[in-house]
Amino acid sequence: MRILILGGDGYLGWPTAMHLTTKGHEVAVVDNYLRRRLCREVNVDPLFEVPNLHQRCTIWESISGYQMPVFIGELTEWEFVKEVFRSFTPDAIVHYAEQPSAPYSMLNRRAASLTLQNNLTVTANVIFAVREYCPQAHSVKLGTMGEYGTPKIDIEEGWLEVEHKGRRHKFLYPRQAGSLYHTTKIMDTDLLWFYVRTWGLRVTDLMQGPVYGLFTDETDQNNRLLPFFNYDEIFGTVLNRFVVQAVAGYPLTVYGKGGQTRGYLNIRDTLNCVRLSLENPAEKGELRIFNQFTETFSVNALAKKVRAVGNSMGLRVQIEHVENPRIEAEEHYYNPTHTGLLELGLEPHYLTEDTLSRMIDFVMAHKGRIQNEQIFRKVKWA
Ligand code: USQ
Repeated sequence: MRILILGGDGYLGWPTAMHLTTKGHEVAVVDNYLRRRLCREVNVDPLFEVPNLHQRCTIWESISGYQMPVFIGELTEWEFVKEVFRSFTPDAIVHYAEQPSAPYSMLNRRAASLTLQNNLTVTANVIFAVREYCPQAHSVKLGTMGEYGTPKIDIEEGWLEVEHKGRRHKFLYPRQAGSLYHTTKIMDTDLLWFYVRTWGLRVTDLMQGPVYGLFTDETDQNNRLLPFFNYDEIFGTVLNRFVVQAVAGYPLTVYGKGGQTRGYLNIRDTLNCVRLSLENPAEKGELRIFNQFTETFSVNALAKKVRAVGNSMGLRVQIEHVENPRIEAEEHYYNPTHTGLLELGLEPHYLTEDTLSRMIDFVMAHKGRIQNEQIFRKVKWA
């Protein structure tokens, strides 16, 4: 397949691009370096420098022989979108091109506005571009488990059959997000669902939980192919942060009571989930939704795992319950279904001691780069 990856420079976009080339697909990558720019704006750095997208593609080509066209520009601008879709007419699109951070979206009005404008305009532009240039193409959109929030009933995969006054109808599962970022993902889903109904698009919306890790079969071939690894409060996800905190001797920052439970997955599984979705496309006129995670943990459980493995490696890991800067339930029911991707053949990489110790080892080699002041800046929701 010819696959266009929007957000191909990101934490997940870049490893996905490499992975798909090794599975026989032709891949092009698009990015505007938004994440790099926002990191500079809020004064945080990933744990190590990564080459720019052109350089990454050159390194990957020299190792693998696969060549990926690169487009740098703003997907919020229709002229650029046209240029991309005309010169690389895709069979499938992977849409990662969004401001991905909940804390960033809660920083201030400007950050909120950027998140809204970027995320919704890019999604709308992708929809219009598919209709105009490749109406048969399958769009795989990265949504988030955070769209559902933490309701007191089981979370289904995207849809809920409702019985009301003796009649039944299937609706999108009720959504109630916990940040503006997560709310833009709900709005994306609504946009996609409208145009699936109206124009008969084929779409898969992947409701993904927080991702951890940085190693894939492709990154194992050269450290300069590794993805961004943020450990700061704004762009780092919780398990990656805990690993860096453990190495830095910084008490693990469990927010509040720590009973917040989410569905997590290894970065390797993200690549496999996206590939399986691409290789088994949604039907025309279908919005297919998968819940994309492999196991659920509370924040307390993650902290204890990192402490156990860290201590066995000679670190002295401590856990601290800090005041929760977010507004979220700290103890709640959580039972989401996640069978769709397993049925397509996903073989999960679970969070083992080996996985954690390899991450800790790697971070130890970069310990000198850790800046403690980036770890907890208290971006408050209220
Ligand atoms: N948390 C802590 N301590 C920390 C950092 C986080 O207790 O130092 C808690 C948070 O309060 C939250 C949970 O850990 O309850 C997960 O936080 P996170 O920062 O790892 O994840 P989140 O902000 O929800 O966002 C991340 C990605 C986002 C993706 C989402 C999936 O940044 O792009 O959509 O995970 S989900 O959380 O399922 O919505």
